[in-house]
Amino acid sequence: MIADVITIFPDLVESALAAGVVGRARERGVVDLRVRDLRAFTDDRHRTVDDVPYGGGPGMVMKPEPIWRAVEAITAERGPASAVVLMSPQGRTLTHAMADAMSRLDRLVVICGRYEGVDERVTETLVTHEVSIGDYVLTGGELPALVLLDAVTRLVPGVVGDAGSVEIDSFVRGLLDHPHYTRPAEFRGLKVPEVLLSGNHAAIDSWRREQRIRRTCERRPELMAQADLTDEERRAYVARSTTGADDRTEEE
Ligand code: 9WO
Repeated sequence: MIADVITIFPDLVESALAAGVVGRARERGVVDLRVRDLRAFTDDRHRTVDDVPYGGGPGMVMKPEPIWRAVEAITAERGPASAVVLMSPQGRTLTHAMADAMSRLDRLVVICGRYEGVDERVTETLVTHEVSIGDYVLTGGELPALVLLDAVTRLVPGVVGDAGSVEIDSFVRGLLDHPHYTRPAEFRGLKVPEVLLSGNHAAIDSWRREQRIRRTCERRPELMAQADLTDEERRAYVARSTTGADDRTEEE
């Protein structure tokens, strides 16, 4: 996957994309993520990227020309993008399914808005997808772009070293994760659940599965309707919720 990020804070975006699993995937050439400084596509001495809003009101709006030129330059260099994404609270909220679909695209352009937003003519013509990461206002699209690229990159084949991790993800899709523990076996009097020390992998698998279902019921009950459960698990869940088992504050 090739992605180009257009931003007025290239250093911020570059430093985040240099870290961890994503940074290593870039070094290995598994993904090609490139950060473009929007100001490089201005043509005035002050490298202006914003202007006052037509109609008045507070703040500034991102001018269309630099963004347009940036996308044109990227197209000339790399060929047309499969998607031009604008990070925006007006967009569809990012889901795992959307990240998965984007990880299969060859070429992505991600535009980060700043100020009061981007001139609507850019959104209407250049942009193919508006994506939000949640219902809150930020000061710009850079952190959302990094969230999107992180979610997308780890789904590109070969990025996550342990092929199992991403597969397990999709296997348990729709359920929350189980708890994790590492050494020591006892920390400040707090013990690791006995079953995890047992070496009995069948027992460990079923304990983890049970924990996933329980946590999802308790913390994100709205996910249960879509969760990938066996018929038996579904029956047990329905039995629990109709007997009011989840109403108790503590179980066990
Ligand atoms: C400001 C505002 C004020 C009142 C009511 C609604 C409002 N929405 C916004 C707004 O969206 N401001 C943006 C903030 C303008 C462009 C820079 N900002 C921003 C936020 N860029 N990207 C995001 C964002 C947030 C969450 N998910 C993706 C992108």
